[in-house]
Amino acid sequence: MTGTRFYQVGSYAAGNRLLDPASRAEQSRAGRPNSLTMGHRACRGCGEALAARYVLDAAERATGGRIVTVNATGCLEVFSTPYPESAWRLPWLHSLFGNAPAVAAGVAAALRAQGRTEVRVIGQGGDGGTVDIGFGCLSGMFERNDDVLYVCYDNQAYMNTGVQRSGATPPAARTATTLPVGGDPGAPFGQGKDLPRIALAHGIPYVATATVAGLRDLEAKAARAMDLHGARYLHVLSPCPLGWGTGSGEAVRIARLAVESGVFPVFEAVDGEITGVERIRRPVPVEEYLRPQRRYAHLFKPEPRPDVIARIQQAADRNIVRYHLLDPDEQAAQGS
Ligand SMILES: Cc1ncc(C[n+]2csc(CCOP(=O)(O)OP(=O)(O)O)c2C)c(N)n1
Ligand code: SF4
Repeated sequence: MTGTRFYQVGSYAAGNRLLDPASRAEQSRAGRPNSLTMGHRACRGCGEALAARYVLDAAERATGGRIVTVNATGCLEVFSTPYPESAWRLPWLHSLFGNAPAVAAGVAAALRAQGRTEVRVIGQGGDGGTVDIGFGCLSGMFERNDDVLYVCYDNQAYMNTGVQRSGATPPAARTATTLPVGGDPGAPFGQGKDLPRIALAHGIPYVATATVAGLRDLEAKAARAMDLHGARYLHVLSPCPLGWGTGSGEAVRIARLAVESGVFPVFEAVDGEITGVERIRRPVPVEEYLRPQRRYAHLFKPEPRPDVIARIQQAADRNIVRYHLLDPDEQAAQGS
């Protein structure tokens, strides 16, 4: 038996001005920056909009507002900049779908040539732009150790063009280009690109994962990344109510379930070595994460697919072991 543990599940909401001032997130302070402001056209409850604002607000604070942002094509770009408007309150460039890391590297090189090394560069994009079409540019940016933080907002499909499967779509998730029915529904197993691990293998100065369920952690990682120089990579799980088939108030809860089930490991690494993980505080079976999402509805009805769910559980269990996601007491209690 494990001892009783207490942990917050929402009372430390980012904008909660009733908290003790020392405990408040930056978003609850009157003078907070607001890099992605009102008027953008993201769907209600979009995890990507939430994540992007937290990352860039934290980066703005860390750099005194000296940032240039380069954005790949995708939801974040489209919903924030319907020409001739923009919801961004910082220098922001739209590159193409596939070249944001290369354009960001070019901006960093131009700034260096001008001796303006205090101005920092952030590249950002969705998982399609990052793990598929922009992957070669990103790997090159890592390999050259360009002075750029690249942020991937992972909503696990090409959402902007109608929920097509990307290289980061997880096994069995239904998309517009993966069948919901048949003998082996959803994206095939054994495929998909685990970009945080690929980034680690490049041995770059900083790699971290985060989710919208841990906004303080996300802020801290964005700030830490801005303290460092060279190529840095931040991979943020950003639930998409439209593509995942969840309610508009669910992004944070679903992201938390992804972490607590072991489906999405949250870690931090320096120079290719993992330096910290977010331990699972309330382990849950993957079914708890899958069931509320319509993209996995075919695993539950009309014919339940316990075999597929078991394979997803195996993958989550592998993450739990690989990243030591359970604390030692919990691990002992589970007999592993
Ligand atoms: C070369 C090229 N191919 C295709 C497109 C069409 N396109 C625009 S956004 C997008 C999908 C973006 O998906 P992702 O990067 O995952 O970001 P999300 O919209 O999910 O945030 C596609 C295919 C394009 N703009 N350029
Ligand atoms: S489709 Fe998804 S990622 Fe795109 S704006 Fe809507 S909720 Fe956000």
